[in-house]
Amino acid sequence: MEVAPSSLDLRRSHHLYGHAQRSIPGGVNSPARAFDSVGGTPLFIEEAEGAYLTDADGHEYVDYVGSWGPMLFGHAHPDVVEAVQEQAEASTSFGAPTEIEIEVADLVCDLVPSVEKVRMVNSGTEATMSAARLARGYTGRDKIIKFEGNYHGHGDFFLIAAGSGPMTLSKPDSPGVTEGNAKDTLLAPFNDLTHVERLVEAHAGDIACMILEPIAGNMGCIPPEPGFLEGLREICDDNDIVLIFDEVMTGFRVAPGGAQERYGVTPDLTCLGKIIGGGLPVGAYGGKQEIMDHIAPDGPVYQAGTLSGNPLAMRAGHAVLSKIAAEKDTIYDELEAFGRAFEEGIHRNLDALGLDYTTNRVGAMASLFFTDETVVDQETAKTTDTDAYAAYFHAMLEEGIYLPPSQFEAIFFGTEHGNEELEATLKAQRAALERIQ
Ligand code: KE4
Repeated sequence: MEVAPSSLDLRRSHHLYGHAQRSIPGGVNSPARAFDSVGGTPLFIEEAEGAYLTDADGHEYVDYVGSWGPMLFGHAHPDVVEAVQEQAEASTSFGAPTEIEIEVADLVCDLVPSVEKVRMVNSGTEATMSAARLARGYTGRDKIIKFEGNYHGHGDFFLIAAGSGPMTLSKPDSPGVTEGNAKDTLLAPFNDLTHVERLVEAHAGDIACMILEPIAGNMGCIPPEPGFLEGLREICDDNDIVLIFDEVMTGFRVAPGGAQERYGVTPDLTCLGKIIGGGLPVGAYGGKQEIMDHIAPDGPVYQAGTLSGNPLAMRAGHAVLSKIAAEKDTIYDELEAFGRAFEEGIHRNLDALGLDYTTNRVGAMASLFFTDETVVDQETAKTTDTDAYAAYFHAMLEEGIYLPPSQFEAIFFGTEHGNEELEATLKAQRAALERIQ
C-alpha cells in the first residue's frame, strides 16, 4: 500500500502549519496532532458540529477522533454550548469554591460508585500523576507498576520504558526523565498476569500501586483478556497494593461507570478526563474515601491547581454528565449497535480484498490493525503494518473520513454517528482501499 498523492486542496492548512512552526514547537500544542507517523501536513480545523469536522480549506469529514474522546454527544452539542455561554457571562473562574463543583462531583460519584470522593484537576496527566503520588503517600511505598503500551499522560513516572531484561530496572523513555524516577517504575506486558506476579514477588512490600488502562487505547484498542483485571485485583488485595484504573479514555465511554462497570472489577482509585469536561480541560481522580482523605487540605499528600474545578469547565462537564445520567439506559446500546455494524462492515470490506487485518473493539472505541496476528499487547500491536496504515489514513482523508493520525490510537464515535455516517464511512473505506491496493 502506497500513500497516494493527495488530491485535496490543503493550501490553508499548509500555510497555517508553516506559520505555526515559527512559534509553536512542531507547529502543534500536542505531538499526537502532528502527522509524524502518517506523514503529510496536519489539518487545521475551523469548526465542527455533531459527527462532522470542517478544516481550514473548507473540506468536511466524518470525525472518528472526537478531540481524542470527549465528544461522546458530538461536537457543539447545544446543552454544552448553552452552559458555557451562560457561565462565561458570569465570569469564567474565581479561584474559590462554587456550587457547580459539588454538582459535578456528586454526578461522578453517582455514575462511578467506587468513587466515594473526587478531586477535579485540569488534565488526564494531572489526574494520573496525582493518583500515583496519593498511592505512594497512602502506602508509604515507592514503586509503581505500569504496563507497556499504556499511556497515562506525560508525568515523569509514566514516561518509562522496559529495561533490557524482563526483570531489569526500567529506563527513562524521554530525555529529562531521570534514572531516579525510572528505578521506581516497574513495567509488565499488558495482559500478562504472570509477569506482574513475578514483579510483586521480587519487590514485595515496596509497591505502592499498579496503574493501567483497563481497556488499552494508546497502542490501538486492546481489551483485557478474560481474568486479567480480576487477577490484578486479587494480587493488589493480597499485597496491600493500590489498584488504579486510568479511565481517562474509557470513563463514561464504554459504560456509564466506565470499564470497571463493564468488567465488574473495582479499583481503589480511578482517573478520569476527556468526556468529563465535554471538551473543556478537565481531569479528575477519586476513589475510596479512606485513601482520598489523605489529600490536602484534609491529609498530607499535596496537590493543587489554580483552575481546578473552574466553573466554565464544570458547567460543560455538568451538561455532559447530566445527559449521561439521564440517558444511560439507551445511549450505550445505541453506541454498541453502531460499533457492531461498523466492525461487521469493515470485516466485509477487507475480507473482499483478502487483506491481513484484525479489529479490536469495546463499545464506542476501536482499532483496525493491518496484521494477521491477534493484538493482545504492545508486542503484537507492533506487528501491524504502519506503512499500510499511513496509506489508509490518507486515502480515507481523501474520501472525507478523519481517523487518528497514528495506528497506535483508537477511533472514537458518539451518539451523533448514525446510519448515514455508517454507510458513508464504509463506502469511503471501499474506495480508499481500492485506491491503495
Ligand atoms: P491529557 O493529559 O492529555 O488530558 O490525558 C493524558 C491521558 C491519560 N490517560 C489516558 C488513558 C489517555 O489516553 C491520555 C491522553 N490520550 C491522548 C490520546 N491517546 C491524548 C491526545 C494528546 O496527547 O494530544
